[in-house]
Amino acid sequence: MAMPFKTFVFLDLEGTGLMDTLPKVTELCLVAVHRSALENPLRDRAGVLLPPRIQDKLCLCMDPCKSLGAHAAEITGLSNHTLQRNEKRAFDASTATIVRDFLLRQAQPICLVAHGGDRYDFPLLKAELLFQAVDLPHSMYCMDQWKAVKCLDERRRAKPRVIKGYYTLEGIYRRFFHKEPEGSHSAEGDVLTLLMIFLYEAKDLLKWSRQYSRRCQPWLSSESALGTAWSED
Ligand code: DCM
Ligand code: MG
Ligand code: MG
Repeated sequence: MAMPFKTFVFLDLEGTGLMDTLPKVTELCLVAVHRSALENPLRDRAGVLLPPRIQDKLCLCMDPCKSLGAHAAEITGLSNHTLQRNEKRAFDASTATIVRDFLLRQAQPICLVAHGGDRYDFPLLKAELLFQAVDLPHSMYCMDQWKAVKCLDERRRAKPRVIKGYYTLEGIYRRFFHKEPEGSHSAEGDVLTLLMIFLYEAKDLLKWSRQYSRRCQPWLSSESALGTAWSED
């Protein structure tokens, strides 16, 4: 990436299940933060990191038009019944347009950031947008923050960590901030956790993004929308 990204859009999707169940989205949260806010993070008097004051945020709940798996319903607190009772619309054409226009109103170029995004959030967002024949901005890139944090960690220590849960979103947050993340498995809660982790490692993650982020465009035009599009390279 020749030019540094101007905006980082933190993304989390909740869905009806894991990737092998061909999930549909139940909740989406996008939080756009300018790189200047990541380079100059706010801190309180005690020096504790604060979320950026300036953020653009898009949070939407939707009717997945598909049964939620029992575990997905349990962890997210969403159900087909409550989404329908709240008369949520599906991930329809207008939803796709809202997502695209939200991205287009940010300073370009953009890097999308998600924890485990290469396996879940990016291909799932891609699939939902493609159902509506909507494309993402051509210049957009994406980075899997799970991979990035793991990679930085491996560079700093000789042996990679193999403790269960060490690189989960919650595990990383606990390690950095010595407290539990709030609102786990709500899209907005997970995005805030993701954003705070980025802020904590901002210097190195900004550098990583420039080196290792990938163009979104190939996965948008790839034959495989779900699951198999990504390999652990
Ligand atoms: N998910 C699941 N089972 C798990 C973990 C996740 O079905 N053990 C699905 C439902 C969640 C989605 O993945 O809505 C995204 O996960 P997360 O809340 O970690 O972002
Ligand atoms: Mg997630
Ligand atoms: Mg989540």
